[in-house]
Amino acid sequence: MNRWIILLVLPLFLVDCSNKKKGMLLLPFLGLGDGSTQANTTSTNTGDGTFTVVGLETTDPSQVTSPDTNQGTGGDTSNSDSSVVTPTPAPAAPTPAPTTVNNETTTNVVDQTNGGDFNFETNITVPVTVVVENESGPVVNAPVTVTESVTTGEPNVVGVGTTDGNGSATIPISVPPTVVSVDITIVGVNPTTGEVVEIVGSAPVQQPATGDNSEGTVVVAPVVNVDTTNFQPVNGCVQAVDSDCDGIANNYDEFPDDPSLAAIARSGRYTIAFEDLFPSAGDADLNDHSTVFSTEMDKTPANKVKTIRGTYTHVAKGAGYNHELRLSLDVPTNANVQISYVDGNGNPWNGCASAPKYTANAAGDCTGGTLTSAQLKRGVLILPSSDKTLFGKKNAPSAGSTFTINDFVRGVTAQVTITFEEPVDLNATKNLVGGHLNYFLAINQKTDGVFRQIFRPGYFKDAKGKDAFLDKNGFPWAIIVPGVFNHPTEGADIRKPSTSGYIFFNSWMHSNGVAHKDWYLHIDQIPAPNRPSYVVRVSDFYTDNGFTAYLIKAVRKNALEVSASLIVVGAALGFLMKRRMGNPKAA
Ligand SMILES: [Ca+2]
Ligand SMILES: [Ca+2]
Ligand SMILES: [Ca+2]
Repeated sequence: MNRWIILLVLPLFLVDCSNKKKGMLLLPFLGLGDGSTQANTTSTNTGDGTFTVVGLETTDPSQVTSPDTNQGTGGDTSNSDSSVVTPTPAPAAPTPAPTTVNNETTTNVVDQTNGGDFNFETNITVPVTVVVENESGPVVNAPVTVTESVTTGEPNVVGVGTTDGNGSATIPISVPPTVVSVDITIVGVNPTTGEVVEIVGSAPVQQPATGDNSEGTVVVAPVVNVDTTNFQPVNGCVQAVDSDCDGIANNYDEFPDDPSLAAIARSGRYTIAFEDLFPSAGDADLNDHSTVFSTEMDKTPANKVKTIRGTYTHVAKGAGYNHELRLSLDVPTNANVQISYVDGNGNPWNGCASAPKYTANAAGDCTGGTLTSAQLKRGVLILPSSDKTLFGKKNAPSAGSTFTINDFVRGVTAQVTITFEEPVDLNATKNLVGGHLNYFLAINQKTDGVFRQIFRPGYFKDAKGKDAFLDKNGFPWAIIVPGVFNHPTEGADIRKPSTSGYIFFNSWMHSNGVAHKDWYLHIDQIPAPNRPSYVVRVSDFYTDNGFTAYLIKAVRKNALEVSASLIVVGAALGFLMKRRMGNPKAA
């Protein structure tokens, strides 16, 4: 190894990234979206210069060998030991050439309105498509990573994928509405220098709306065409950059020694809030059952999910009914479920077993265990009966009454780990709306002898093809809000200007989510003298503790160590890659 110059280029890499991200923020507003909310409207943004090449290592040019002198017979690589890269003698002068890249990004406006029934999802959900070509045609098996850095200030992996036979990878993502563009990276090798390079850039996921709703943004699905020279994927196994040979370079692999796993998708914190009068419309105070939660998903290189971890804290029960929170998973495999509970002080809570249950024939309630596919679909119990989990309190005062941190009660926190026997594609069956799993409420009220269940919009349609969980006014019985939601005071209709603590909620609703996507950030801004607050300031009362903070930890915790361990990959690697270009194989 001492033949190769070892350069640690992490500082350079970070500088490049931060520069890139500054420029990126402007990108969406250079776009040309037509502002309609119809799907499949296309605009083209020739994003020349948006995508750049970052060298992850530098190779001493004198070590580079000529491709011509080491040409193997075609297709002979299948028997070679791909786990070992042997430096090859250098009989001829090299002709090192830089990796170059041009790109063109096309955007399609995406209908976020649930097929015409606006479903009150605050997150935006889009497919991100990346198409990579080099001088020989499509680049197959290139690992593509999509990240965003707005939510936590650090890159958070929101999707991974690998280019197919057409050089294309389409990666579905869901991000909070504060994210207007995502970062895309493609790691590969410059075959003439042996340098490991990363093609980095960004793509818009929102563009300014025009026309009637010009104050907001429309959601766009980007298609990024990357045209590159001297770039090919790290096919096979190059352990210097991909220790576990799973095709995901170490600096993006959160499980660098586990080929079955690639990334942890972290949701960040959200709140799910329910109305419970289904099938009647409620009072739209969205405080009948409210839970603050975060999830993590361990993903395979193919974007399948092996493990879901979640933490769920009950924070409101502005209702007379009692309810239990469950998670329905429509997957073709069994799963091991682990669940534990702590009370508001962080002490173990043992009240689950004795709490009444409102879902028949469920398995694993309170104890977990191995659940079958059918049992997972019926519903994993997250939080049992709500009269127990908030200790008889409601956290739902009426407007104008005094409610301080001393009045706030922190409910039970459930910690749940679900490990599938086989990794599952949550997008193949309908398990995600707005990027969130299918949580539902079962309540202690029966219709035709069966306890009623309340789902979020987007999952079920009625016989007429309308969303079954939007009331006659088109209002949902459940919403999920980024962060800690300050739910309305008891009986305060969030839609009515006279009783809403959210000045922009109506604008967001009536524009089908185009205007004021961040309505939930603007509380009590309706100017009127002596007007009481119409929200309960849970965000002021709710503090992290060890039990709820553990999923909010810094992302890419191993980024420093694995980046610092990246070493030069020599000219031999360049040869190896060149020879394999003709018959790429899945890593
Ligand atoms: Ca790897
Ligand atoms: Ca791995
Ligand atoms: Ca209520």
